[in-house]
Amino acid sequence: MIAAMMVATTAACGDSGAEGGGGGDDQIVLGFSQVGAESGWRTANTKSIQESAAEAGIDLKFADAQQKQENQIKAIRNFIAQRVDVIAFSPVVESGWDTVLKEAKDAEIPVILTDRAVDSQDETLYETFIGSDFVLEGRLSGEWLVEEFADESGPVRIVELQGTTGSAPANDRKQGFGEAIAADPKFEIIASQTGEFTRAKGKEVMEAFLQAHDDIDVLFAHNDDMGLGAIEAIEAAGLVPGQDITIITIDAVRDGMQALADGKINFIAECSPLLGPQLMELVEQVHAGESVPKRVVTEETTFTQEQAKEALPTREY
Ligand code: GYE
Repeated sequence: MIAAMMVATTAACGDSGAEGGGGGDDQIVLGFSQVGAESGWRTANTKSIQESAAEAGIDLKFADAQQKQENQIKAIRNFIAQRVDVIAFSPVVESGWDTVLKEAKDAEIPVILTDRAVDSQDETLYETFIGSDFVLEGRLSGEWLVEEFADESGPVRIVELQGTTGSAPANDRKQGFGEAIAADPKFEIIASQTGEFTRAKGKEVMEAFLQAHDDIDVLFAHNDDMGLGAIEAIEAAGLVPGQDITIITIDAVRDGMQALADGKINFIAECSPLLGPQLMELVEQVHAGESVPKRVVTEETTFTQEQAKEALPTREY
């Protein structure tokens, strides 16, 4: 893993020279530490970042942390040692960043958070945070459920597949969904466990849920991939996803949208991975010493099965 990270980052060592600031010419050098490759969302996000860096003429040093905070901290320290111009990263979990962010600040390298937030009290440790409102995504998912089940007498038994433990999207989506379903006591979360945002783990945990409970009405999965894994488990158990069990997910990547259009998922709250162009703009502004908003929120929507059928032909990811 470390070896892979070094390969991804050594390219900057040769040309950074003594003057610091990366490439030796005017090209901006951006060190980016990605979470991993856990989901369709992440793949689309990586592609967006790589393509828009190339388009903007930014020299991108890309490191994949394989869902491990320790790898991200090492990658950021590497970027500091290389004296890149700007560091951006998508923090795998929310806590534990103050020390390394302080190191970047002391080295006078601006940091941009993308996609996921940190829980640092000191907001001077980063320039800006660009990404979605995960609480809202959870709330919209819960509100749809409350409305969809308005005429049901209950109890409505829900199982929840959480994202990576300690990550901002897992914490916030859980919170938003919980707040929305609190509108009616008939909604009950009977089991809730992490599926680490992956298809394989989503399937495995759903199998365990199905074994432990024969009365599941609803699945709320914090991303499409876990929902898609769970669908395999539901079908293997002889049940019909989208009918016997109502399924709500978040992201709206192509495979999720296809399952929604096919009737296997019932509702998706969108989370856009196309953060690249806006990120590169922020990188340029921050590098030029311009002031940027502290928070840039991504615009998003939601999809029902009918809306997915309409949107699919022109979907970008
Ligand atoms: O929803 C999930 C991915 O941080 C918004 O991470 C991102 C989440 C996304 O693995 O699919």
